[in-house]
Amino acid sequence: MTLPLFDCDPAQPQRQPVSLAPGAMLLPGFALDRASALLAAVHDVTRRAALRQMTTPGGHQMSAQMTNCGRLGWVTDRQGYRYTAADPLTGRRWPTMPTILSELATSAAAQAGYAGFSPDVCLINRYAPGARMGLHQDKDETDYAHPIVSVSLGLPVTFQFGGRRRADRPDKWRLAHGDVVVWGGPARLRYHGVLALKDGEHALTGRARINLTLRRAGP
Ligand code: MD6
Ligand code: FE
Repeated sequence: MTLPLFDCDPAQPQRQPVSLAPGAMLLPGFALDRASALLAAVHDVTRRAALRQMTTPGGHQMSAQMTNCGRLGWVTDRQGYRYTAADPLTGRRWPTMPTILSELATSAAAQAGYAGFSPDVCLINRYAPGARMGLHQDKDETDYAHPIVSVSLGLPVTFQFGGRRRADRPDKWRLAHGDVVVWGGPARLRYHGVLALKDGEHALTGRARINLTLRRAGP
């Protein structure tokens, strides 16, 4: 009997890259073999820069908890969205980005066709059941030529991937533990978000989903 080469083993979910749109690629399970080490690195960061619910410029509290590591960190408060060199909670610089995070980002970006990507920010989002992220564009970075690498860990979620206008109807994709999405180029300014997290239990994260977005925010 000839064994099929790709994605026909029900015990081994499909691992071939999936194009979400020109410039945007889902790499199923790309981070699976490093998931525990990635979560340990995240834990290290959150001990020094606590997860917190930030406030939007409009005065709403975000439902996901966030923190950062790297040379810069993304924050929001009544003054607006921006990148800062220091954590507003402590006044200290954000924790250094663990090598395992930057290396994963560089290799995933290269796999998706973006060679030489070197992130200076990792935004960490933690979703408890019910937490969500409304449709938005990532546009606080100085140079949109750089892609963004997004890593999903823990409970699965429904990801919405829209167009260049908020009104463009988004496609829905399921993002599971270990999945990585890379987008840039013509997809860089597409609207996207995640639906409310469904309750569940994951062996590595408990009742939570962790999302890491690795970006190049500064020059
Ligand atoms: C999330 N992700 O997956 C939210 N942004 O929880 C994002 O907002 C995101 O996945 C830019 C690029 C990739 C992303
Ligand atoms: Fe985003």
